[in-house]
Amino acid sequence: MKLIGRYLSPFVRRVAATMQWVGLPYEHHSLSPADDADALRPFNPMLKVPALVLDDGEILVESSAIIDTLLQGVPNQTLLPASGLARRQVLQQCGIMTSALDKSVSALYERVKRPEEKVHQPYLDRLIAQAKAGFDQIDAQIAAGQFGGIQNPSLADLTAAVGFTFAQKMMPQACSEQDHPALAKLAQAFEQTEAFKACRF
Ligand SMILES: N[C@@H](CCC(=O)N[C@@H](CS)C(=O)NCC(=O)O)C(=O)O
Repeated sequence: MKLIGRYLSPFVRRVAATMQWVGLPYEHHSLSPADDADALRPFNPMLKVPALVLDDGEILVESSAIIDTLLQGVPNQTLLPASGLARRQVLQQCGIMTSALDKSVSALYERVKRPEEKVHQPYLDRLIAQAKAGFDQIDAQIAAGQFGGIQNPSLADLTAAVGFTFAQKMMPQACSEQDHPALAKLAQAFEQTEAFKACRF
């Protein structure tokens, strides 16, 4: 399989960390939507990452759909429960975290893609506040023992860890060790694993 996109993207990296965690090998093509548009277009004409090329050539997009497909092929995997409340909880936790990451990426783009005089500060402030509201929820859930952590990880733990590493570097107004201590501690534990080191941010 070929994974398309840079580990700078938390969406690419959550796919990579999941594949590393369950031992699925892949070839990494580190393409940037901004700098490698021509090379990326055949994999995703919308110029978004991640994309995953399966061994038969089929191309998947959207990190959640990619991970769901991959994990279905891993017997006895424990990252994403098959059904019921347990599955719903993991998917909701992932949903909150990926929404916070979506808002963080939008806030980042608002700053880096526009000329300074065209940045609309109230919209930027709203994006940052929306992102922070998501990270706050995840931090509270981790502190309340609702995540498995390094001992009993789910896809939500991997996503939270990848997301914190990205957001605290790229969007510190929304996510920081000071404001999100439980999330920071969880991320530090995962970043020390071989799976995470193999797809370093
Ligand atoms: N919902 C998507 C989000 C992917 C996403 O936003 N990727 C960003 C990089 S972090 C991207 O490709 N941005 C390029 C663009 O939107 O122009 C997923 O989970 O895969």
